[in-house]
Amino acid sequence: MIRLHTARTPNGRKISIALEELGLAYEVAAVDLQAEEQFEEGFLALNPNHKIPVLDDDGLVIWESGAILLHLGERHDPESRILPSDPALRMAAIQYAFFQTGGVGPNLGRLGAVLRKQGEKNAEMLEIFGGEMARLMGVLDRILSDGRAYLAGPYSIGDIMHYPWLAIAKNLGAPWITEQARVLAWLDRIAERPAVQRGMAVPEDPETAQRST
Ligand SMILES: N[C@@H](CCC(=O)N[C@@H](CS)C(=O)NCC(=O)O)C(=O)O
Repeated sequence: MIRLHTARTPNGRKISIALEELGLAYEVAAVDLQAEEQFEEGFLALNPNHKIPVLDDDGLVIWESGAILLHLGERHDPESRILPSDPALRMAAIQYAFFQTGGVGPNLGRLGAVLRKQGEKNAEMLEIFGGEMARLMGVLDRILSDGRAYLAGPYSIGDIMHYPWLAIAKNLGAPWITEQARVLAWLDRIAERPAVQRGMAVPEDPETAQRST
């Protein structure tokens, strides 16, 4: 039994996308971050770092989205849908997954936190994190400039790690992403995947759930 502890945030959606790509059955345990459920004893026993996502795969509990995706690829991906079997491509997929955890993840996370803060925004922070996001989009653009469809070549955990974060920035029209045509085209390719669309809708919006019952 696979159980995903998640919320309606980019890091949680990385995992629901991967589970959908792999066609695995899983239970969703929605964690209410606003209500600070991540600080409750039961959740801290799963992840002392009080963050979603957490995956419980038949008693094996894993936190950190990159580690979870690697686990899913290693244990549940006989057809190489998210983790290539060719050693060089596999390492490229892992490399791009790590690149996200050190790049787009923390920088966009902090940029979002600065922008969400009530009142006057800290201009220096906006410049630091916004500038780094612009630089990172330039790096992605350079990588995609050889015509590859996805970061590692075939679609992989490297793309899944980036997509939910950058999709938000694209939808908000952040100039550092809308100016990068190749990055936008890559995101559009990912967005078209039915598994990505299903994964992005997890956990279900309680309001939508109420309307459909
Ligand atoms: N590096 C972690 C980041 C996870 C993370 O930041 N999760 C956020 C939601 S997207 C969270 O649970 N925040 C709650 C908190 O920090 O208390 C990962 O990739 O899994």
